[in-house]
Amino acid sequence: MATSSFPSSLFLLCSLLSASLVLSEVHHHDFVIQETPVKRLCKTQNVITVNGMFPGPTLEVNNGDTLVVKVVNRAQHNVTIHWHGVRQMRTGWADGPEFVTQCPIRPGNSYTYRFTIQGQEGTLWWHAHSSWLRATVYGALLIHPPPASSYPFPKPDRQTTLLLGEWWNANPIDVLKEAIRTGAAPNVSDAYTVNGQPGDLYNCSNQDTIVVPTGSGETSLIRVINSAMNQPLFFTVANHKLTVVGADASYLKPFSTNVIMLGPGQTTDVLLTADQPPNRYYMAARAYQSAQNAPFDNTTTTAILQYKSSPCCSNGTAKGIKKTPPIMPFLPAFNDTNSVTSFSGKFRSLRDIVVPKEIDESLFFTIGLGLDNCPKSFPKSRCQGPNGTRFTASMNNVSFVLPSNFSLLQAHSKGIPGVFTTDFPAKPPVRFDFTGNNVSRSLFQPVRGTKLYKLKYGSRVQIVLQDTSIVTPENHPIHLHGYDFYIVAEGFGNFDPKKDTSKFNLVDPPLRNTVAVPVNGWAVIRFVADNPGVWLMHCHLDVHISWGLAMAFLVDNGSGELQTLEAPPEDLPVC
Ligand SMILES: *[C@@H]1O[C@H](CO)[C@@H](O)[C@H](O)[C@H]1NC(C)=O
Ligand SMILES: *[C@@H]1O[C@H](CO)[C@@H](O)[C@H](O)[C@H]1NC(C)=O
Ligand SMILES: *[C@@H]1O[C@H](CO)[C@@H](O)[C@H](O)[C@H]1NC(C)=O
Ligand SMILES: *[C@@H]1O[C@H](CO)[C@@H](O)[C@H](O)[C@H]1NC(C)=O
Ligand SMILES: *[C@@H]1O[C@H](CO)[C@@H](O)[C@H](O)[C@H]1NC(C)=O
Ligand SMILES: *[C@@H]1O[C@H](CO)[C@@H](O)[C@H](O)[C@H]1NC(C)=O
Ligand SMILES: *[C@@H]1O[C@H](CO)[C@@H](O)[C@H](O)[C@H]1NC(C)=O
Ligand SMILES: *[C@@H]1O[C@H](CO)[C@@H](O)[C@H](O)[C@H]1NC(C)=O
Ligand SMILES: *[C@@H]1O[C@H](CO)[C@@H](O)[C@H](O)[C@H]1NC(C)=O
Ligand SMILES: *[C@@H]1O[C@H](CO)[C@@H](O)[C@H](O)[C@H]1NC(C)=O
Ligand SMILES: [Cu+2]
Repeated sequence: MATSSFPSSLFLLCSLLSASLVLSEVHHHDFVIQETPVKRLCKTQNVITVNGMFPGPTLEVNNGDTLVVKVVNRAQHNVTIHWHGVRQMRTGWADGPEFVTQCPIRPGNSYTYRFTIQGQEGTLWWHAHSSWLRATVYGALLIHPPPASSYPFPKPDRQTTLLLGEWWNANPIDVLKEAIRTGAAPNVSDAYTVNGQPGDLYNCSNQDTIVVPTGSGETSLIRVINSAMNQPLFFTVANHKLTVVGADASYLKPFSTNVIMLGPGQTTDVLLTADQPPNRYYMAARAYQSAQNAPFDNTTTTAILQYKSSPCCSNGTAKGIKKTPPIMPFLPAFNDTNSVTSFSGKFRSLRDIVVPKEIDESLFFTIGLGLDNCPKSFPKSRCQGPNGTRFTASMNNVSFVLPSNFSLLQAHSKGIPGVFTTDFPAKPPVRFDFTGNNVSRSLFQPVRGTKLYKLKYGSRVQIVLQDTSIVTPENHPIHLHGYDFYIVAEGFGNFDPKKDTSKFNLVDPPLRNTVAVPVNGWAVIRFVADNPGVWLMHCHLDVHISWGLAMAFLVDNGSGELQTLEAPPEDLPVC
């Protein structure tokens, strides 16, 4: 068969080598953090941006590529950038959360993030991980299959990324500062946005509404990202079915739905086929609000799916032609938890996966809000939470406090004492009816601490994430840094190992980096601790992480050559 005398195994080896040299690329980017005037909702404000863009630049890479991003801080705020969902195998120094894996990049300074994308395909994103800067400092990170590979679905005719965001008619940092001062909940946003634009239904917005073009019969891959600060969102497109094919950069067995829900931090890839009469159709997002009696932004953001041959627009958008309004979709009610449950119940991994069957670390974490009694030294103006309290939040009754003199990872790797302790509890200190409607007021006030939970390299971990009804039950999007995890089960009420273990899906559960834990319910996740470092786990509602709804894992080095944390980069910012 072979016509040359070149040994085929050698030939194969050479082609593999050259393929890997050619196929995986290094992408260099410069991110300049700066103040930029941006006009929204009839008002111009200076906001913090990357390279003057809002949202920031979209990064596109192939699975296997390396990113080198030099972040130069020309703004008057400390900043860091987090690459949300990137596993950062052995490169924890590039993960980004301030005071966890690095100290902030101070004004005038810079830091270069270097990391490789390994085994992840689909949609991730990046955002600031310092104070509330991510309100305007965020962008998409698209990971394509490598050249020799392809999508596990027919190649789409078009691709669009829709970043859902939240906009305040105020500086978001001031909104946070005000909440910290008063102890009350922060002001809700004034608008939601699609790719930075509120859309037609808000004042002064309709000229700039995002238009997504399509030809009749074409299929688009639409990458939806919830980059909002504090709000889970429903998303839908009028009269069109959505076929979900991926989430958090992992492929899913395709399923069809009218509406999707994303907690902040989550991404969902859907296919949409333009199979309706040529026209203009709204793509809309609005709140899924599960907390009780809590104010929320009840507005609706829109973009427009516009058929090329749509009656309004086939002659271009010549002046004088009055456009008929686009068709508005039905959106679920703000409190439609049933829609959320039926949607998340359809998630199944597509690819062959190995879910840990045996467990070395069986953890049970309560997640929820709390109320601190007003400290004696505080004036009333600083205790404007319910009944003269201050809002707080915790996991297993520990309200997480960030260090300020070292990052946790630096303290760990250099053995600096006094920065954190490793006594985060494996289970709640007090057992109570977590989701009952009359939790004793004596349980509302957590303790503050910088407590980590230590994991041996390679240990197989299960965590039951249990919502509590303290103050109010709520759907919390829990995000783990440095890992993807399998969501093996979700349910309502208190997790009951006797009854609920039999419901675990250990065959094809979805693999994600953020789980929307059902309101007044629980989710069970599993992962193998194969990435050494310090990894934050937190609620991705920024208001909750600001109140302490977080903890961190400390994962030991393994003994193998490729099982240890890399050395810190020379330009790593120090405090
Ligand atoms: C929050 O809302 C209140 C009431 O509308 C307003 O007085 C206050 O200025 C707002 N705070 C910020 C930081 O925008
Ligand atoms: C638009 O402006 C009008 C008049 O100022 C105001 O009454 C209305 O609430 C605004 N609508 C939105 C969605 O902001
Ligand atoms: C939200 O706004 C809609 C109108 O868009 C209104 O019908 C509904 O009552 C509002 N809901 C809440 C809880 O404010
Ligand atoms: C949703 O809120 C409405 C009030 O806006 C209420 O009538 C309804 O009972 C609520 N539904 C659920 C499932 O809580
Ligand atoms: C505040 O006090 C009132 C009256 O004592 C009580 O009904 C309510 O439950 C309290 N709220 C909270 C959050 O403790
Ligand atoms: C770092 O800060 C903590 C908390 O303020 C303090 O206890 C510790 O001594 C400090 N460590 C060093 C090395 O300065
Ligand atoms: C709630 O619990 C307290 C004691 O923890 C009890 O005094 C009170 O009657 C209970 N309220 C209801 C509505 O069950
Ligand atoms: C949290 O700890 C504090 C201090 O020990 C205690 O008063 C409170 O009851 C605890 N709450 C829970 C839910 O364990
Ligand atoms: C982990 O291994 C790396 C590389 O050998 C080393 O630099 C680092 O200090 C180790 N970390 C710990 C906590 O032992
Ligand atoms: C910026 O970060 C440094 C630590 O690197 C800290 O000392 C300083 O207080 C921070 N500044 C602000 C405004 O938070
Ligand atoms: Cu939360």
